[in-house]
Amino acid sequence: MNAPVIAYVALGANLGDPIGTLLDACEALHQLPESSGVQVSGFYRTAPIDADGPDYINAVARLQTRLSAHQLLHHLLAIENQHGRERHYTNAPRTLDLDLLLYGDQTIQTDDLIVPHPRMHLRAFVLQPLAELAPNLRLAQGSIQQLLQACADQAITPLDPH
Ligand code: PH2
Ligand code: MG
Ligand code: MG
Repeated sequence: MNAPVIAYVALGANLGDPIGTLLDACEALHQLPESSGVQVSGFYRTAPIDADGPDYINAVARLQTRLSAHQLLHHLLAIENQHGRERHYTNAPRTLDLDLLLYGDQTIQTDDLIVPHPRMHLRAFVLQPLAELAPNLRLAQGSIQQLLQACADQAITPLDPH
């Protein structure tokens, strides 16, 4: 069996009922096999970055898992599909997006998965909720706090606790 690893997953949605969908997705993360200790950040309303459509609801989850990174990826894609995810064009509005951000301290570069997520250090909608769960985390590009300051121009508003 694989050793347990701490993984971080970004949750996002901007079609349908984004808050309800993110709550469902959190429940699905709790049900993942070989995984435990799911913690979810607060939810944020965020302006689309490099994308069009309505504002997003975003959050980040942390979990401990013995799934391999690719096993976890395939579970995340299945949860997206269960929530009606369609793929029309790059960064099209979506009912649910679950991105594997970090898998322990591993670097993964395959055709279907790049970890750490290559754009996470540029996006307040990832860094702000991630900072709630892991305020002292450092990415290759700098500390969360430094990286957050660099994207202070991105509109992001915390929602009331759910
Ligand atoms: N996801 C994207 C592209 N742009 N913007 C926001 N605010 N939130 C997202 O989750 C998001 C985005 C591609 O996955
Ligand atoms: Mg994404
Ligand atoms: Mg995605």
